Order: sequence, then structure tokens, then C-alpha cells
Amino acid sequence: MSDPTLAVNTDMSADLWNSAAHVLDSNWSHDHTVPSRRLYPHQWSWDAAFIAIGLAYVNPTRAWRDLRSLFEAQWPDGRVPHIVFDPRTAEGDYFPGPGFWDAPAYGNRPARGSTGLVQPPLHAVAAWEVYRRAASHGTACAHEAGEQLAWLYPRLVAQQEYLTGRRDASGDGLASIVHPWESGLDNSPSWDAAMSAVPADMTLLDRYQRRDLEVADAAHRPTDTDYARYLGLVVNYRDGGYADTDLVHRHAFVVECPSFNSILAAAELALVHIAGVVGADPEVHRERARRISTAISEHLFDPATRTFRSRDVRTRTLSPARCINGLMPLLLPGLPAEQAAAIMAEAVSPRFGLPEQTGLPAPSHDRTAPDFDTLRYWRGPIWINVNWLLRRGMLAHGYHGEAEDLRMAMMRLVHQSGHFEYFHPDTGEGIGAPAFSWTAALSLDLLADRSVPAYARAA
Ligand code: 2M8
Repeated sequence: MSDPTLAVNTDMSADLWNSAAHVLDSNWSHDHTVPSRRLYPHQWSWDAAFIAIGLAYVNPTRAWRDLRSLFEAQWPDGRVPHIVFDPRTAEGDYFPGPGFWDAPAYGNRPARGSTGLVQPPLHAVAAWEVYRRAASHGTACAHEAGEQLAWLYPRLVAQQEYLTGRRDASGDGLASIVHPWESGLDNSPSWDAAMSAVPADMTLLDRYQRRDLEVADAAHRPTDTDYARYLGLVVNYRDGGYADTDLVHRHAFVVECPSFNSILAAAELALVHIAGVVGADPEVHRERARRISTAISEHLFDPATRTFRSRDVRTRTLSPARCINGLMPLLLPGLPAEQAAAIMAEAVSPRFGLPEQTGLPAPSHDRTAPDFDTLRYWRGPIWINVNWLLRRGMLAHGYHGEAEDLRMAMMRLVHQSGHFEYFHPDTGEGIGAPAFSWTAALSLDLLADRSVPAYARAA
């Protein structure tokens, strides 16, 4: 438990800033940033977005380079791969690696250069944040950053068109994910109901060796049964040529996630601004943001519990699990006020117990659920990236006091425990990979925020 009365003072801020900048610097690898040197030695898609937001403060050239490296690996159909493999990293250093995914060659990219899955499309939001930061430094910087935006814009649009087109498996205007890894919230209980229908072929674990258990504690990582299901889903999608036609009948996991879709809508809103800079029509983005937001409100909200849940497209049922992804529709400024209030009620309840109760940011799963797990991946521990998104949502809906408490709680936690991948939801102890890039990057953004005079309250 963290002390909520402990203010973040100037010395702590300087420590946090310097350590965060150091983590980002040491995780830079040629043309991208790795999430963690040991556990994740390639480039990950939504990590790159969070990382760019932090790099904007300490090395804007790298922020743009990171985003460009990712989009240089974009597939011709518009999908942005969830991992871009670094050819300098040995096949055995990460599993499932390039050989397992066996992605085709395209454009000037060699075969086996990436995975065929996606991750939440936060990149337009990131690009806009990097641009905003540069533009605050004067016309010359704004001009240079505008050129980066112009390069990215058609690629960001192609990503949105892929997700809102081929991935609209239900026809209800929402993007489906075809693997829990696409959510970024990999092992969340949000997928348990849909995953229970996915066959677990345990022989896959005889044929392929898990590497995560060599570099991380088994008590934190997915179970073997879950892992067998993960691999089986990849094999099925891969063997179907990563095609998205008729997914509902051909694929065992087709799910609409409230967090993924909220980020999809937030990306359209960022594209409204980006279109303004690059001289494109913003209206198409405004309209698409409105459509996605309405679909989230209509199809992913459970009026009985007043919560947002993931929806299994194959059975058309909402998951019973109350997870952090259900709080993410707060990112949508157009969310009806009563749904925004319902999210805030859930966020401050004992289920997610925001700083006022615990002094800590929100856990990844409902604290009161029988399957709340303090250690296992995305099943209870605290993650900074989703709390950073939640805080943005609070600001979008005018919950300024709560947003500031959450910002302080995140900074306190990272300052006390270090730039870990995730944190114990009771003790705040850092767990998972140390020197984790998005924790460092987002710490810089939280520190740089001067919207509330936090340092005036320094002890
Ligand atoms: C975790 O996911 C990877 C698979 O993509 C893994 O478990 O090996 C997740 O936390 C995901 O959100 C994150 O992008 C990735 C790299 O940080 O690690």
C-alpha cells in the first residue's frame, strides 16, 4: 500500500525524470525501442505508441524514428503488426519468434519480418502528442514535425480502414480481435469465457518451447493450458493466410474489446487534428469516431451491471468479468454522461479502489472477484499504461480532481518501486521486467504535465 498523502516533491521528480530518460536511452536499439531488453527484444506495436509519447520530451528524433520503423512494416492490407522482428535478434531469444509466425514477404519487406496480429491502434494519438510537443517549440520545429505527420497520415488512415473494415466481424461497427494478444491485455479474465471454447492442444507445447518461463516467474505468466490455446489460435490464423474473411465461422476467438475499440475511436479523433495539419478532410474521421463511439455505447454496455464488457462475437454474449478494459470508454468525449458516471462509480468502488482508498493506481482486474490474482499477468497487477489512459479519460470528462490523484499515485508508485512492467496491487512492489520502456515513457509525460500545480504541494 502506498501513502496517498505523500506528495511528489522536486527531488523525487528529478530522480524520476532522470531514471526514466535513462531507461529509454538504454532500451534504444538501432531504429526502435525494445519494451524490455531481456523479455521483449523486438519492437511491439502499442508499446511504440506509448514510448513515442515519452521520447517526445527527451529525444523527438527517436520518437518519430520509432513510429516510422513500425509503420515501415505495415502490411499492404493496412494492418500494423503487433511485433516487428529485429533481424539482429536470434530466433531463440523470443518465443513465438519469426519462424513460428511465418509471415509472408510484402513490398520491400522480407518474409518472417513480423507477426500477423495487431495491437490497439494508439499511434495516431501518439503522433499527435509528439507533434504538439514539437509545435510548442516554435515554427521551425512545427514544420519539421508536420513533415513527419504527413508521412504517417495515409498509413494511420490505412490502419483505421483495415480495423474498421475487414475486422468488423459482427457488422455492428466495432473491430474484433482474433487473439487475446491483440488486446494488449493478454491474459485478462475478460477473455476467459470466449477462451473456454478454444481447443487447448497440449501437444503444441511439446513441439514448441515456451521461452517466457525461462526469463520470468511462472506464477506471473499464463498457464500452460492458456498458452496452448494462444498457440492454437496463431496456428489457425496463420494457416488461413492471416485472412479475415468469415472469421466467425473459421476462427475460435472473435471478440470485441471495449478498450481496443475506445482507442480506435480516440485514434479517429486524433486524426481529425492531424488531418487539419496535413491539409486532409477531418470530417471523415469525426464521423468514424462518432460511429465507433455509438457502437461501443450500444453493444458493449451491460445495463444490468452498468459496466462495459468485452463481447464474444460468436455467441453474441458479454463476458461476465469486470476488468480494466471496461473503464476505457471514458476516453470517448462523446460518451453519454450517465455511462461516464457509471465508469467513474466502478473506478472508485472497492473493485478498482482508486488512490483515495489504496493510494495506488487501478488494478487490471476487479479486486473483489474470486479469481483476482495479485501476480499473474493482467489478472490483478497494476499497469501504468492503462492507468495513463484512464487518467486521460477522466480529464476528457472533467474529473480533474480524480485525474490528478491518479497522476500523483502513478508517479509515487514508479518513483518508489522503479520502472517495472507491472506492480503488485496490494504492496506496490515492482514485478515483471525491470527497466520497462512504457512505464518510463509515461512517467515523463506524467511529470511534464503542468496542468495542475502539483509541485506547489511538494513536501
Ligand atoms: C505483453 O505481450 C506479449 C505478447 O505480445 C507477451 O506476453 O509475450 C503484453 O503486456 C502486451 O500488452 C505488450 O505489448 C507486450 C510487450 O510489452 O508484452
